[in-house]
Amino acid sequence: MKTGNIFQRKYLLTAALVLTLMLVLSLPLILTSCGTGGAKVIMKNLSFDPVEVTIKKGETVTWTNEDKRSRQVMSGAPPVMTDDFMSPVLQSGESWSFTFNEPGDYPYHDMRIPNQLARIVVEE
Ligand SMILES: [Cu+2]
Repeated sequence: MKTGNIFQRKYLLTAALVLTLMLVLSLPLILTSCGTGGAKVIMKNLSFDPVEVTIKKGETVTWTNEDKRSRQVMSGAPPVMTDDFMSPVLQSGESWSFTFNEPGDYPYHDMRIPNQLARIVVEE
């Protein structure tokens, strides 16, 4: 009974140590993964602001709908749609993010508003 307790305490101590170590080691990874560049696009007055955004490969763009009506982002410039990315329908106040892992030129539009074109440029 007593040896069992000692074993348990040692085990718990080791587990706590391992968990702490894992947390400390992964901290820089967590910090860098959410701290690097990227861009924000505000959807307001039925348009995109800014209309053109340049980021680096691997960075994330976050769209936020500040219009009263719902909005929906989709890659491509009508009538040519592409399947690179498409947000869900974003209600007023909602945000959506997409990470661009391939360099390139990404025109996009709003599915619900005609003639609202914008562009993401992803550099190497
Ligand atoms: Cu569309």
